[in-house]
Amino acid sequence: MNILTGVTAPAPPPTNPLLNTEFNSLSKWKISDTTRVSVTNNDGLSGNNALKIALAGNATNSFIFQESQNSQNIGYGRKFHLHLRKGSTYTLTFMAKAEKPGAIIKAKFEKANEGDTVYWTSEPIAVETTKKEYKATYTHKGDDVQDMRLTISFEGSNNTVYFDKVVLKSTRDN
Ligand SMILES: [Ca+2]
Repeated sequence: MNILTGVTAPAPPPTNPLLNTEFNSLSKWKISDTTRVSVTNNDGLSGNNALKIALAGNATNSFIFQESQNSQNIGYGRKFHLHLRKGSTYTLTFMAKAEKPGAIIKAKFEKANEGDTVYWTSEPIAVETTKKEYKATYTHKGDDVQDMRLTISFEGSNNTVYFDKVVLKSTRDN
């Protein structure tokens, strides 16, 4: 914003719009399947707790998502907390590990409540068996969109994935 002095106000520092990012509970996250997705402790990722995804069987898929809509109270009043803004780059980081090789994580931006309108799907991220931080980025070139959900899917066969410390940051090109 240009103010009368001609000095451009600095952009606000990027903040993480996601809630309960350390998975101390399942609060704020919607999950596909409570028999597969749970909170665990002493997993060695970040803090005391992490998300545990049990991928029993072949080519199993579970997912979690977080969204906000104007009609949804997410704990501190009505607030849109996932937008895609034209020209912004979104950087998603998280920590993960898997019991054995072969598990894949994908991140998506989808329109909330529609799900089938997908704006972005990350490259498949192969999860290693030791604790590691992973990153995926997306630059939104289309018009601004509101009411988005961030969906993270976990795919694998007879495996267990641990997931934690998820951070979403946005930066603008201009
Ligand atoms: Ca944690």
